[in-house]
Amino acid sequence: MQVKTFVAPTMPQALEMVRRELGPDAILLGNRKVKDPDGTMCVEITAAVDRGASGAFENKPFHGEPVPPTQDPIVQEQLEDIRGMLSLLLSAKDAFARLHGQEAVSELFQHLLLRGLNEKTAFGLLQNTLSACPDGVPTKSQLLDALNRQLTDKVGLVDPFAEVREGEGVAPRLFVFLGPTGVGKTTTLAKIAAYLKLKRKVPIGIISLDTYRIGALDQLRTYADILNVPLKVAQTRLELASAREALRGHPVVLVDTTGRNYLNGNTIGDLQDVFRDVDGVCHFLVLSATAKDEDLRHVIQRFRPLGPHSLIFTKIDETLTPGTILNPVLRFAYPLSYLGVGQRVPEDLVRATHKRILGFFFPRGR
Ligand SMILES: Nc1nc2c(ncn2[C@@H]2O[C@H](COP(=O)(O)OP(=O)(O)O)[C@@H](O)[C@H]2O)c(=O)[nH]1
Ligand SMILES: [Mg+2]
Repeated sequence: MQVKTFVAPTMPQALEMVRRELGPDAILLGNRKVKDPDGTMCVEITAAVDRGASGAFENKPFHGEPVPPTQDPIVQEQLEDIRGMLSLLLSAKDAFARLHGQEAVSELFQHLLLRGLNEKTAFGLLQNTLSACPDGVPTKSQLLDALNRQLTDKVGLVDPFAEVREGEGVAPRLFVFLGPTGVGKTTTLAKIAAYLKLKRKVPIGIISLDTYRIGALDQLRTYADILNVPLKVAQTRLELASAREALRGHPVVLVDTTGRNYLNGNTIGDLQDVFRDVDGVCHFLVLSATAKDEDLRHVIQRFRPLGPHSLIFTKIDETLTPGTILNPVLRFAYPLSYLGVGQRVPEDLVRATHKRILGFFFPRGR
């Protein structure tokens, strides 16, 4: 086994050096921040490879030319994964154990990471949990109680339809489903439409702003027909206003939005134009629980100017790491309203509750 140390300005560059020098079989033994001869902070990685007796290395730091970050998105993604695993393996557990010297805390930290929390969120949550525990070394049960209280305090929940004002001629309140393509906006709208119409007996209407995709309107029309609910189509502010007027008397109007890539062109700007200064609007930002942490954060930042009322997470049933959704929830402090737990309409939609959220981490109780 030959051991070698690499120093580079960033972790991806250091990893690229390891890969170039030692090949794909290299094992990463450790990393730390160091200063290079100019006093600039760098990352130092110690790695090893088993080359038999012939390929001896000197264990001197390798200050080669820094490799520019690769532009290849797949390699970038792999590097991100390696980076994530590295920090998990090398720093997280030990750092936390060192910090607190408590095995139960360290285990809980690991558990939260395995269920989808990122290190930063898990660390913050556990620090608050620890400070809420009684003095001394907390028992596992005290820790879990305190964690439960933290989640209950920090994760906001709302029921958007708690108060529905009914009556002749009442101006409809617009409930708008925003979000990236394919997350389940239309499906969630149909689930909520069925709940309001069939269970709550609230007169509802539907407006589709999604005229971009062939077939999008057919999907919604099918749901509207089954539920016997009026469906209007609009593309502009003016058309939205007249569709709303036509639905006067329906206290709730659900609005489906366009199936366009929110990163391209002016999708968000167009939506802002449609809803600018329109009153009585409640925006749901629909997100998929299967999305990556980084992407969720980015989506929320992009949609933020529209002022989401709450987040709806779909596809909870399709992930092994449902805790992921709490990373943006705790970071941006938007409340949760609904969770999509399957494809069936209308059954697979539930209200977000703290019990369900705790169940993301401890599926079968404690
Ligand atoms: N597994 C699962 N699939 C879902 C859920 N919600 C929606 N889907 C599926 O996601 C796909 C895209 O849904 P759609 O409503 O058309 O997405 P939209 O483009 O955001 O309107 C469809 O196949 C839905 O059945 C959910 O909670 N769980
Ligand atoms: Mg849709």
